[in-house]
Amino acid sequence: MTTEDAPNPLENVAGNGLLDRRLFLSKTFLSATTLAIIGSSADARAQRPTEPWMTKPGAPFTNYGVPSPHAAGIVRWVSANPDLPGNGVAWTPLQDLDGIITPSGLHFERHHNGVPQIDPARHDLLIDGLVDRPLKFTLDALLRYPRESRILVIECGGNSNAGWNSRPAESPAGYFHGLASCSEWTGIPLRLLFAEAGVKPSARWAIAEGADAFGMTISLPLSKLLDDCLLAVMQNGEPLRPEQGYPLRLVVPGWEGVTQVKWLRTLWLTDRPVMARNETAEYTELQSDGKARMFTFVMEAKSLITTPSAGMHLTTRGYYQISGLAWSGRGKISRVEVSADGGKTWADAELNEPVLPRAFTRFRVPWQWQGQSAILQSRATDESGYRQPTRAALIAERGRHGYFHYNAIVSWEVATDGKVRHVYVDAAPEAGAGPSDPLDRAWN
Ligand SMILES: Nc1nc2c(c(=O)[nH]1)N[C@H]1C(S)=C(S)[C@@H](COP(=O)(O)O)O[C@H]1N2
Ligand SMILES: [Mo]
Repeated sequence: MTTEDAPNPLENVAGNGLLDRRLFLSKTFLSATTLAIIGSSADARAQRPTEPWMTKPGAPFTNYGVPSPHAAGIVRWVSANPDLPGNGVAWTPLQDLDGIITPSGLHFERHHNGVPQIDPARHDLLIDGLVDRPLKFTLDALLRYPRESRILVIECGGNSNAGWNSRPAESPAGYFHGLASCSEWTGIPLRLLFAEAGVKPSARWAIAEGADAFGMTISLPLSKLLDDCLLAVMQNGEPLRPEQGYPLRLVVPGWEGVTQVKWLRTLWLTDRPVMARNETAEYTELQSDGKARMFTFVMEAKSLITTPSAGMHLTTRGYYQISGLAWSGRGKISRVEVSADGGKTWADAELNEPVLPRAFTRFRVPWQWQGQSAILQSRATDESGYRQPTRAALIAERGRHGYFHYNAIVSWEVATDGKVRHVYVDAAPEAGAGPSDPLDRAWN
């Protein structure tokens, strides 16, 4: 960077205090922060206390590490059907995390009838239907096939559905948008297994079934399975967690979570979809034009600011780093813009590497908060050119019967006292909202 390029840390690039993202590269960066400046280093050293952990041996080794007790509050938030505790969700606390990988123990959960405790020695995968040779793979056999690893988001189609509510939900960011998590998945490309079985030319769909007591059944176009789907056996370097489908799950890059069948037991090749509960009674939606949407597999681009976000409190004025996540089921995120004035002006956010297709992308932008009220927003654009819509635009397009696939721009209001809450900024037509707000049936 040349001297002429060096941004003035106090120069706004967009309204209400947004600073140039090049500030992150600048040598003058520290002047914008609130570091404690020490006087003489000798004095400073002498004044530092000797803490108890500096003088006695630390804890012994452990077989499996757990977070610090001081980070023990970073947990999933469980919301299950009281009459049927196995049917519900557990949200990823996106507001407490950074980077792009969701720790396995905090990956969101969505089960329809609990987590089966599968004995891998008694589990196998059947590939049958329109194939030349029906095959049953034991786990041992599967583990000999070549594997690939991909960092991918899984997002429930019902994620963020509180956005359809007529009043803004006041929950922390992750308990609103955290039915999305990003892991490194390692597994066998499905095309290898289908090649073993020999796909008959008439096969167009595969019906995937899980071994859970819900008997999850989903129809998937064979073209997608042959293109880029994995039979995952590992998550973030270790065997899948039971909650994520141990010992086998389908990973369907960029598509809604319900397609990514956990505890996978059968792939049945057919010439047509089976029209199961989760593709007809659910996941089929009436539009404002009176037509129904179904088999809406791809999760469109979405982004949200995770810090600051609803429920947080800015206690001191000065420099802040706005940080958040963007992702798209269509590929890479190409741009994230941030606004501090409710969408009037926008600044480009810095996209942290790696920027991977269908994975979380971490974005950051520097911001000066001098106690003014602000409305923080982010909007993502993906490599297909698709740009995340405003809430009003989404409602105009999809009507008020929506429940799934809510991906509108999220607005966090920072009040003059520093408290952050969720607000709606645009005049969306609230009339015609359903009798109950969608959050009331968050486990559908
Ligand atoms: N067998 C089975 N697979 C399933 C489900 C289920 O209940 N049973 N839930 C689906 C739904 S709706 C979602 S959103 C994802 C959630 O994956 P996760 O719990 O690993 O986050 O799994 C999908 N696969
Ligand atoms: Mo889902």
